[in-house]
Amino acid sequence: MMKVVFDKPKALSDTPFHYCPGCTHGIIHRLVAEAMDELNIKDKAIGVAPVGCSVFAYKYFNCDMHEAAHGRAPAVATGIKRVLPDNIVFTYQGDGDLASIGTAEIVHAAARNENITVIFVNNAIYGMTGGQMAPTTLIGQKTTTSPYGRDPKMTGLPIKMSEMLATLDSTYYIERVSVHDVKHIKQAKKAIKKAFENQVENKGFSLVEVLSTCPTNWGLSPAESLDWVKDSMIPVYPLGVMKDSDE
Ligand SMILES: Cc1ncc(C[n+]2csc(CCOP(=O)(O)OP(=O)(O)O)c2C)c(N)n1
Ligand code: SF4
Repeated sequence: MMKVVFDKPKALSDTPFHYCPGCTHGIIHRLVAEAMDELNIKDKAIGVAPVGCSVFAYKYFNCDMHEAAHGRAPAVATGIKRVLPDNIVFTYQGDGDLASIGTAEIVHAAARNENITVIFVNNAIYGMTGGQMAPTTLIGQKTTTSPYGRDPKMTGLPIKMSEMLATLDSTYYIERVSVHDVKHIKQAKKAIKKAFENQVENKGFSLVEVLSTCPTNWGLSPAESLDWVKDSMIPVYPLGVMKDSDE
């Protein structure tokens, strides 16, 4: 008999991903699904999908899902969690959604220490709408709205959401990870699982920022994109635990 050595997590549906070649949204989906499988929470998990390329997350996760208007996922998740406290509620948001359109929602959900899990996918750009500059865009990075490179005199400096949210006394756990190679994917998995575990244990607001790629709008190949995360993004967005109230 053949032995299964690699399988799709139960928490992922059979719907094929629509993501571009080399986009790491797919890897991050898989890690979220593996964490749900391992914690056996799929049947009581409720995800909130954002706008942006991951808008179809509601098709991909095999758990109950809710769509939220632009940036409002943390507010929607707050409502769901308060009405259904025994369910495990998570948001999955891009940086345009979380760090720009929904800045207020994420800050106040964190300030209230809502017992939810936030997966924040930072690819330094608005992916879905054609590659506009995001608050997370690097200095000098070319985008459709900063064709000569982001100029901080005009547009300020990149917002480091994890560092900012970690300064709030209320937040429980904030970590930044990356999925540009196998070692880092494993670390990302650990962080995502912990962010769900914290909620199961009623510990409070947990956010994992995942550095992700957008080969299409960066104008790079999939392999070059992984190198760009390592060489250009990580120096600006250092990896690690920003806050862990367990420690
Ligand atoms: C208030 C408002 N702002 C912006 C948009 C357009 N919009 C929809 S999705 C999106 C991009 C979101 O990008 P991001 O959250 O970074 O996710 P990605 O596509 O990169 O994964 C934008 C700008 C909109 N429809 N309404
Ligand atoms: S546009 Fe960018 S973020 Fe969106 S699916 Fe393609 S590579 Fe991924």
